[in-house]
Amino acid sequence: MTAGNTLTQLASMLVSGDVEVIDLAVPLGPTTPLIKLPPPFKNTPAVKVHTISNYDDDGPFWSWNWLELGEHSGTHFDAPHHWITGRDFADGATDTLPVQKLVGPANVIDCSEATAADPDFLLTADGVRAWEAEHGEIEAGSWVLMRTGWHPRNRSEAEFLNVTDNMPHSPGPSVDCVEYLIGKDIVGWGTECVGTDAGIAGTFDPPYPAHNLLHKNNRYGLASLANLEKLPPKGAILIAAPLKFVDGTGSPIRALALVPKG
Ligand code: 23J
Ligand code: MN
Repeated sequence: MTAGNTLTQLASMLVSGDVEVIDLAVPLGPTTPLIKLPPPFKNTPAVKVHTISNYDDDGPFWSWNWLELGEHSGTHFDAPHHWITGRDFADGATDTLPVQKLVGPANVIDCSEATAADPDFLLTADGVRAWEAEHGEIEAGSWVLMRTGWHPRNRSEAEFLNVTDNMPHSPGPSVDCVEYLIGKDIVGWGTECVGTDAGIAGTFDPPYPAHNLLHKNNRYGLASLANLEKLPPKGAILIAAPLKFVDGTGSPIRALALVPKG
């Protein structure tokens, strides 16, 4: 089987629908929930859509807008330059990273039962090992996605951020989970929540371990993913390409997955 034959087969399966394309993005607009860091830190302003023309005197036959949009808004990509630990990688910004890594196998770890019972649930290295015992090893060059059932909350900022007692409560990885996955040589880690880290991860050592350790090792993050329940534990191909912002630290993406039908 040559790569050419495989791609020819894939092409006809995309046309026939035997390979389905799943939309892993949430809607991106003025009401999209964004992370709210505590003072004294600055935050991303809400997405704003400015009309240039709308089939009117400013452009009679055409409609177009310009956007006021944070890099880390909605379903988005975290590049290594987002974190101080990854700032020196020559290929760590959105315009310099190697695109070969942006399309790859996805491991989807279902934590939705645990997160329904505990919004602060942390996936641990032991949890990943137990998943591997059932579904197979996490291979080098793959992506790992944490399925939590969190994405329907994205329609409501209050539900999505889930702040009580001044602290956001949303699931994420433990420190040892991130260390374990980097040891497996994954390309990146994605979640359904507002960031790649748990809501309370600012209190961890190191703070925000998914950000700190992934980017320190030139790995990527994906946040606010949707529809992970439509993916098999193994067998999907993830496509996660940030815009080629010059010196960008991240970018909204239309994350997609290729999955076998049925
Ligand atoms: C800055 C500081 C902390 C976090 C974040 C950004 C994100 O979640 C992000 O979008 O990368 S946790
Ligand atoms: Mn981000």
